[in-house]
Amino acid sequence: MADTRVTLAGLTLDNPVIPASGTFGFGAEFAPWYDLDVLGSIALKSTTLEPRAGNDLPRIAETPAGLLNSIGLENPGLAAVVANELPQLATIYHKPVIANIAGFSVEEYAECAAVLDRQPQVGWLEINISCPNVRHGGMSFGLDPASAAEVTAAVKAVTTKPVFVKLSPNAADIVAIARACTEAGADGLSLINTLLGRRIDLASRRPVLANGDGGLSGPAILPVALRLVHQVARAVDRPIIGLGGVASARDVIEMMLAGATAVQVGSANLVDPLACQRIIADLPRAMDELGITALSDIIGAAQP
Ligand code: RRO
Repeated sequence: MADTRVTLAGLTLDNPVIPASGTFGFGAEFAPWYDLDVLGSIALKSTTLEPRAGNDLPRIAETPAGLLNSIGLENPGLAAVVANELPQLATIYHKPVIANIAGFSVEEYAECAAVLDRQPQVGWLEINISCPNVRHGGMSFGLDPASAAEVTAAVKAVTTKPVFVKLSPNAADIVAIARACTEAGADGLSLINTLLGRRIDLASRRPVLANGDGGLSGPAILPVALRLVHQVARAVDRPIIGLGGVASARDVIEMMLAGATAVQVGSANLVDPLACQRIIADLPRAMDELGITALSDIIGAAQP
């Protein structure tokens, strides 16, 4: 019997498959499609202190084997997440979730973290210092080791829950950022967020996205994610949530071999709302084919 359980910073998941932040909302849109309790956990949409309408349209563009987004941190804001989204989620999902936090100042991250820390269903905090689609804040904290450390320390000071910091592939040296976060107290790291990209409309000669640039995700970025998870796993002694282009059970296994303890699935949810359910159902057969009895045995097994 294939054992798909993994333990992530002290909490055990039935399986390592987690819908990625921003591709699953707060769960409600997916509940009519399948029983969400099959999921290892759910990473919620990034939450900011104030509600945000997001960027102008168009803010999605298709690319070969990928997707470019410039959503701009659309979310209902911290108070509405606590008052509406989390109570609704508790009726459709019955395991600990990952609350993802974004902000425009260190204080905003800490304020959100202090409130989400008190929510019983929140098992982990994921600090998003890698959103590529806002002018200030967001990714700017994830490109500089000192800023990344400052946000991490401020969040750690107000929570007892495990803190994962979500890293940007757009940083010049992601290992330096990872080290700075762990030295500041991060319990784990999530990587990667989207890669900056752009498309141009041939007729108008203008960018396809209203915001100009966007974040590239989808199968096109899986090899980039695998490389960076591999690098960070070698450098840092903390659990890693690997993400970026994962769309199958075999991709999950590949990400774990590179060093991930758990794996998030992002764009695949937008292509097929049943993607996570399918991947979880496929895992035992993929494990059998590869002679894997316990997924936890293969974490980092491709490291030298
Ligand atoms: O909302 C977004 O535009 C967004 C976010 Br917060 C993020 O972390 N990554 C991304 O590709 N888009």
